[in-house]
Amino acid sequence: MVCAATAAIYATCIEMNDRPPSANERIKENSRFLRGTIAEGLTVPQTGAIADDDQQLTKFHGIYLQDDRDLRAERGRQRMEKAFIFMARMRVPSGILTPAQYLAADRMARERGNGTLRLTTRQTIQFHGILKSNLRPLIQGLHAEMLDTIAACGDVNRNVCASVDPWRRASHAAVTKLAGDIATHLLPRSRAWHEIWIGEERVAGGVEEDEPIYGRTYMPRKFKIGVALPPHNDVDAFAQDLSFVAIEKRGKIAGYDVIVGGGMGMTHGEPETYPRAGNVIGFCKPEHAVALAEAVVTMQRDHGDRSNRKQARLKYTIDRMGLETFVAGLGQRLAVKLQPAKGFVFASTGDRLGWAEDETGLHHVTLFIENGRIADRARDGLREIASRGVGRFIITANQNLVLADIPAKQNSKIAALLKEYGLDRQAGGLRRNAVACVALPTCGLALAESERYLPSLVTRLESELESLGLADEDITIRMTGCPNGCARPYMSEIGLVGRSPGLYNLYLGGAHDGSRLSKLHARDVDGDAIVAALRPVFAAYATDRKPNESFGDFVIRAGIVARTIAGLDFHENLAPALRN
Ligand code: SRM
Ligand code: SF4
Repeated sequence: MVCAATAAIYATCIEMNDRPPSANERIKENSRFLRGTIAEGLTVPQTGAIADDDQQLTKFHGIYLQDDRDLRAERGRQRMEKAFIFMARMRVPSGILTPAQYLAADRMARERGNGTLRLTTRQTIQFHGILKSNLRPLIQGLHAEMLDTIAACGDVNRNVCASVDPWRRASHAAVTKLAGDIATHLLPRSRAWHEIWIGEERVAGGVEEDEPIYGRTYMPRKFKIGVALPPHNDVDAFAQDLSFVAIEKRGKIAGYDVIVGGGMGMTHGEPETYPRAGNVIGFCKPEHAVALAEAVVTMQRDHGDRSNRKQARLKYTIDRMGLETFVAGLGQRLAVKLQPAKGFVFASTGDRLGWAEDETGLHHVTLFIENGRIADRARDGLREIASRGVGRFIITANQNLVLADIPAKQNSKIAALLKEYGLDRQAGGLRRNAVACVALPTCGLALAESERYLPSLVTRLESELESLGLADEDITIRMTGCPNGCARPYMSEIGLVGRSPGLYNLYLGGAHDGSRLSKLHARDVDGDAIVAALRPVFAAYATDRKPNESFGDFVIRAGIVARTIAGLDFHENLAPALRN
């Protein structure tokens, strides 16, 4: 029998010109709620990989098949199988871990992965370099500390992000509670993850399985939610499919302004794909937020494109339907109407590094973790700190780490450990606002380096900024190894997007507060050309900016983007609403 959700999805496919559902729809439909033949594939010793269809299904369990791309050519020459490895991504709503959970992650990275922990732009941890035989032990090691990887990837609601301001105790508690409630409500109900990875027995003749929210074929594509606490826009509210922006009144959260339709991914040379900044559509009370999230999810479930995965994100659904029609359809699914938006002001997307104290006397320290990679001494130091069992470890959407809720009497010891392990590293204005995606050698989609390259490029740019007296200016710079946008580069004041080995497209003019997309400034530039392109812009900023004017705003006001690439079609890959 086809459930109501699945029937609605088929109706949408018919409505959309009778185009056949994509291959992934068939895989999901036939997967017995995400089981496929994953369990069988894990026991096949002849290959380090798993079956093609299962590679799509493991994503719903937070697991990707990858290969070490540094070894690809050599292994190809020797006619060997690729060096298959897996990446596993945890589900950590709001990025909050207990010290014991952090210790479990650290241990799994060392014993079952490549020894590093990778903080991500959605506030979780990825493990890389896991051999097939190590997958179950890794997941079980996490599960022992109440951690999981369910729905960290795949066509479902992904890790729910929330602003990291633990020093604003009540407000932070409220936004993280909402993020947690949404995460739980939208979690797939399938027990497949527990059976495959933890060994849970299926109850013979038990209740028939169902996915009351998603249906058998889940979402058309990934879906992302963030909860922001102004003025901090660390979760990049305009880049999420759905965002809740807290509206505070007399120190309490009165409700949330709602943003829909943000998204970053695009494909070079395919202008019908584009990054899009979300639209503010109204205000809802805290008690209605989870129902609203479900309504937006089911709108996208029923109206998203299930034929063409490149058009399957909510941003395209909204542009296809029209925002007004979308919001009207949403209204029909809500018991309580959206109110007019209250309005909010964001100040920045970055993290405030260093120590802060809250009104209860607890201390919090935000650590700069370059590109989120925890390795070597930093890894040992964090393990040492976690083993003291105090406070919470909170991952930020900028790939940094906050050690929160440290009692005053532990302060000096923690500070000493940070110093001893080099975790108290200071960074200039550009570096502390730099974010790079993983890219090579693990990401199968990377066209160019990112995490392994951005730090050295920043060093070159820092010397330019220093000579102009701009070394401490907060300027956001984000790099990705391909146009998928995992570091949200189109929301950055400076964005670099990989095109081919060593070459990037340079974007400028994103808003410092994350409310405006950047524009293409130069195409196919290498490191030298990037520095050469930015040098005069930095110089103009140093002399011509207005007081407190951010770099991104200056670039737009001064017309620098348009002036320097006159004649170039810099609207390519911009949402229709932004083309003029
Ligand atoms: Fe991403 C695919 C890494 C955040 C847009 N992303 C991938 C994969 C899994 C490659 C793949 O499909 O084979 C990358 C794994 C690399 C590796 O070796 O680890 C990958 N994405 C990441 C992370 C780790 C980047 C990082 O350095 O922190 C982030 C993990 C987030 C998490 O914990 O859940 C990450 N990815 C994002 C974001 C930012 C965000 O969510 O706020 C985006 C842009 C926002 C958006 O979704 O529009 C993003 N990733 C993509 C896309 C493009 C989706 C699209 O709509 O076109 C892909 C490709 C795809 O899905 O086909 C992708
Ligand atoms: Fe890979 Fe591209 Fe995402 Fe970077 S932006 S991690 S290269 S998919």
